[in-house]
Amino acid sequence: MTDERTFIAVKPDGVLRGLMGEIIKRFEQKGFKLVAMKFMLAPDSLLKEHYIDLKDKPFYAGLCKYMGSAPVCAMVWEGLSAVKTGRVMLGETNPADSKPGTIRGDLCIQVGRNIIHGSDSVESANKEISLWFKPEELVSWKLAALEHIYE
Ligand code: D4T
Repeated sequence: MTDERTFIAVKPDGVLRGLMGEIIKRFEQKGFKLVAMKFMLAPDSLLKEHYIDLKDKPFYAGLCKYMGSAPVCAMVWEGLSAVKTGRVMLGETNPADSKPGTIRGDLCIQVGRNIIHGSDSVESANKEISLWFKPEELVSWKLAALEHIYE
């Protein structure tokens, strides 16, 4: 199962702080394969749908507004346990609880500015990937180092 996919997005705060390269670097150096990437101003309808499970939370409206206030870098990364390992690489939702070495633990401070999103299950990854990308935007290619990443 080296073809599990997760949806990762650098949020506006990460983009505005110039952290896209650092975040992409971590996933690339880990050994995951980039399958799709889109730099965009996300429309409100897309953000509302993306965060639909949080619609009753007091921070939902502000979260959607913030996510649309500047560009995001939406990506699909593939590899063994990409969803679970991706979440470990991100750290906890609240950066204050994130360990050093994780993206949030190293690079941000507050939950409302936690710089990155990552799918929390394979089911939500599939939902999010089809929400943000058309099937033809998912690129099929062979990572040359594959045989050195997996035994
Ligand atoms: P995302 O989806 O951004 O990867 O975050 P998580 O999956 O780790 O956490 P979540 O769905 O509970 O929160 C989504 C998003 O809302 C912001 N947020 C969260 C916020 O602004 N205030 C809050 O109190 C919480 C809990 C941060 C992440």
